Amino acid sequence: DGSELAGIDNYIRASYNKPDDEMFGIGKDKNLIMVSMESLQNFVINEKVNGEEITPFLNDFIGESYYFDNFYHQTQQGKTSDSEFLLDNSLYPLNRGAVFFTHSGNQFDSMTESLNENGYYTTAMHANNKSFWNRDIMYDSLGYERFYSLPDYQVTDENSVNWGMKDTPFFEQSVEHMKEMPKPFSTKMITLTNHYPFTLDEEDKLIDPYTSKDGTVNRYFQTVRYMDEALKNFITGLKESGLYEDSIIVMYGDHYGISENHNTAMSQYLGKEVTPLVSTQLQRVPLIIHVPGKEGKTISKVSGQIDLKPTILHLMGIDTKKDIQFGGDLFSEQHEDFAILRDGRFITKDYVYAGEKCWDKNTEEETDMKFCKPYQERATEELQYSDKIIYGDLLRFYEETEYRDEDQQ
Ligand code: GP9
Ligand code: MN
Repeated sequence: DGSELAGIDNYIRASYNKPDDEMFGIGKDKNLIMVSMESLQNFVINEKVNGEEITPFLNDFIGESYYFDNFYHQTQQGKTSDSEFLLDNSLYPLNRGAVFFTHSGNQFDSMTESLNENGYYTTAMHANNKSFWNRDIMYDSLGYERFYSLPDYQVTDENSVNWGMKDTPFFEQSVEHMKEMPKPFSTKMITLTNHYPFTLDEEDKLIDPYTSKDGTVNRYFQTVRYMDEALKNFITGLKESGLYEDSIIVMYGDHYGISENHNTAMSQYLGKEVTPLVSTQLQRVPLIIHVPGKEGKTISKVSGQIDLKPTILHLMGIDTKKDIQFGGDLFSEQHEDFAILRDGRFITKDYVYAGEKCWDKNTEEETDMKFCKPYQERATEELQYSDKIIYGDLLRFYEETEYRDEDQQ
């Protein structure tokens, strides 16, 4: 009931991060374009394969954006849909199953609802069947006004590969839709080409594959390179349509593309053993935030997808002080270096807890558990609080009682 929420609320109040004055509202009245980059891990950024850059466009783009290089995905079995859940709610997805399927009937206080209340036309764009991951139902619960899905795109054999429509035509046709949207709009675009099993048409292979015994890893670099090119064309399209200067652009990797089953090839590529520490560090995904008129900056705070909602809403000038959320604003000075992965691993400024051991990030060796211990309880507690909210559908009580409304206290 509501009393359970009160305890959780205290925890959340205590960890609230005050927004940075300069960044709060910097995107006010601008459009918000979010791009979920399929299976993109951070280890390819600024790296080469066979002497060629894997992400030449993103390497440039991060130079003129805020780039977070210690940002972790926090997804589990719900994959893309888990990342979407984190983005919209700043709650953790579930450890089993996909919350998009299991709890789509819950009451949520989503980022999308906040954007609606602040005059945004809220949309999602993904050239796939609308019911995949139960998106059509869940997007209604989260408050999206319009979901551009398969019927909104011209999908042909020629412009498809692997799971469906290629990223380049997807972006091209999406820009056409954006031109028609009432302004300001927000959109979440979900890419698809860089998806397992990472297959491409010959003409889209812009670099040679990696050479190991693992075809999945070998091809991954090529499909990442393709997505990078598609993103480059997308930004060009936004510039040509005049939307670029009027939009905040947020790009993030949704989850890993290379699972632990590929440690042998990954170890060959990285030139070191994939220990539980290295494996955890591979869960970093790029987060790139482009604000027109702002210079590029790399921010190395430890953070995760749980932080997206408050960070983005604050940029758009929308307060989150009263929200039930576990993340914090990444531009806040108060943001702590701490990320909890859904399976209980966690990362601090200097340590990683993984494989039931504590690891020193600098030496990459195992260290005394006493360095991780102080964070361990918090990690467990935070995941449990988040689970309680979902399993108990607790946000419905929050709506009803409004016990934190200042006027009523
Ligand atoms: C499907 C796309 C891919 O619509 O989101 O799903 P994933 O397997 O990455 O969760
Ligand atoms: Mn995905």
